[in-house]
Amino acid sequence: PTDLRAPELPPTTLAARAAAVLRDNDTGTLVTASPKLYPHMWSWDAAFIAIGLAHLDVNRALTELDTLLSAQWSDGMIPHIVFTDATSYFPGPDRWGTDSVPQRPPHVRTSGICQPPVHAIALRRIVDIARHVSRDDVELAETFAARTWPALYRWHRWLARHRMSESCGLITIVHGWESGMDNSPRWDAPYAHVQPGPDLPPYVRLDLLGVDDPNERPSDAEYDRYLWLIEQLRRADYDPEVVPKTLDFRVGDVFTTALFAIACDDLVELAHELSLDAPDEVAELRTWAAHAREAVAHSADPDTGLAFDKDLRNGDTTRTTTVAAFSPLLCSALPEHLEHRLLTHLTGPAWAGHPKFHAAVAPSVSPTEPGFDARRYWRGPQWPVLVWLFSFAFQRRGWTGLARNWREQGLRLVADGSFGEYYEPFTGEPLGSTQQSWTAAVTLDWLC
Ligand code: 2M8
Repeated sequence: PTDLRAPELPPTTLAARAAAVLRDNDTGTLVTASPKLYPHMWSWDAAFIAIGLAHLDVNRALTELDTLLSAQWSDGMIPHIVFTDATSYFPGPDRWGTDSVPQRPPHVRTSGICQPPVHAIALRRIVDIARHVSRDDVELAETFAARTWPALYRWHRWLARHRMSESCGLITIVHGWESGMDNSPRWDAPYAHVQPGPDLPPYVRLDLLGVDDPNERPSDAEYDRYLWLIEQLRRADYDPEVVPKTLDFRVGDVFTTALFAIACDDLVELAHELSLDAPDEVAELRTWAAHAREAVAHSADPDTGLAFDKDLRNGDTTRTTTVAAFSPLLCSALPEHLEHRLLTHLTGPAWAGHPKFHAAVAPSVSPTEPGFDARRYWRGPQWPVLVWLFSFAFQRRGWTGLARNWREQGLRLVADGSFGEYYEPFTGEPLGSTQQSWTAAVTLDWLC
C-alpha cells in the first residue's frame, strides 16, 4: 500500500536531503549513526558515512576516518563504538567498562569489540572520489591515505593475529554485534550456548524508545544474551588472547571474512598507488587476503555455492541461509560455474527477484526461509547499506549491468527520502530509525 511510503523524490531533491541528514547528524568531528537511536559513532557506519561525505567535502570525509582511527586501541583493534557525551543509548561506556583497559586510548571512551573491516575499502573509494573532484582534494586524500595506511595495516594485523580461526581460517566474532547483523538467524544456534548467569547486572533497554514498534528490534531474551557477553568480555579484561578462546559466543563469520579479503586487496592497491615503502606488510596483506578467500571458499556448499558460518564452540556448520551466504560473490572466492549458480540464486525469485518486492534487491533473509520476519531488523528487511556493498562488489567484478541495476533498485528503495535504517521488502515501508546516516551516505554515492 502506498500510504506506508512517502512519494518518490526526484534525484536532485533526494541528494539534497541526503546531504542534509549528514549535516544534521554531524557533531563537528563525527557524524552520529542516527540522531535518536544511535547518537554515537559506529565503526563500520563511519566508513560508509565517510564515503558519502566525500561527495560533499573530501576534507570532512577524511576527518571522519581520522576520528575513528584516533579511537583505535594500541593493539590495533578499531572499536565498534566511539562514544559521544550522549546518554540516550544503552549499553553506554560505563556498562562496557573499558576505561581501565590499557589498550584503549585515554582521551576517548569506546566499546570493547569490533565490526566488519570495511575501512580500507572506504579509504580507497574516497581517494577515487577525490580524483574526480580537484587536484587539491587528490593531494589531501593521498597524503591522508599515506599517513593512515600503517594504522589500517595494524587493524588488519590485529584481525589476522587474534581472530583468524586456526581451525577454519574464517574471522572469528565473539558477539553478534561484531557481525553488524546483530539478530540475524545466522546467530540463533550459536546464541543458544549463551546462557545469562544470575549475576547479570540489571539494565533498562533504551533502543525501544527509538523505534515505532518493539517488534522491529531484537527481543528481550536476545538482549540478555548480548549483555551477558559484555559481562564475559569485562571478566576477561578485553584481553585479545583470552576473549576468542573463552567467550560463550565464538563463530567464524563468512561475511566479515569476505570483506576482510577485499579490504586487504585495497590496502595492497593503495600501497602501490601511493608508492609506499612497505614490502613486508604488503606481502602479509596478500597472504591474509588469500587465506581469507580460501576460508570463504571452503565454507561454501559445493553444489550451491552458499557459504555458511562455523560455530567454533562445537565445530558445527550453521546451515542458516541469509544474505551472508552470498559472501563468496563479494570476494570472488569460487570457481566460475559455482559463482554463476550462486549469482543466479541471488537475483532469482527467492531473493532479489522476488515477484512481490517493492525494490528488486536482496533482503537480509529470504521470505522462503524459516527464520524470515519482514519487519524485524536483520531477520528479513532490506538494508540499503548491504545493497550498496553488493552493487559496489559487482562493479569491481566488472559486472557493470548488474551493478547499475542494483544501484537503481537501491535508489528505488530510498527514494521516499526518509533514509530508513531498513525497509519492509514487500511494501518498501521504512523501518527502525529514520535519518540513518549510512543510508543517506550510500544514497549520495549512488547519485553523485
Ligand atoms: C546496529 O547495532 C547496534 C549495536 O552495535 C544496536 O542495535 O544497538 C546494527 O545494525 C549495526 O550493524 C550498526 O552498525 C549499528 C549502527 O547503525 O546499529
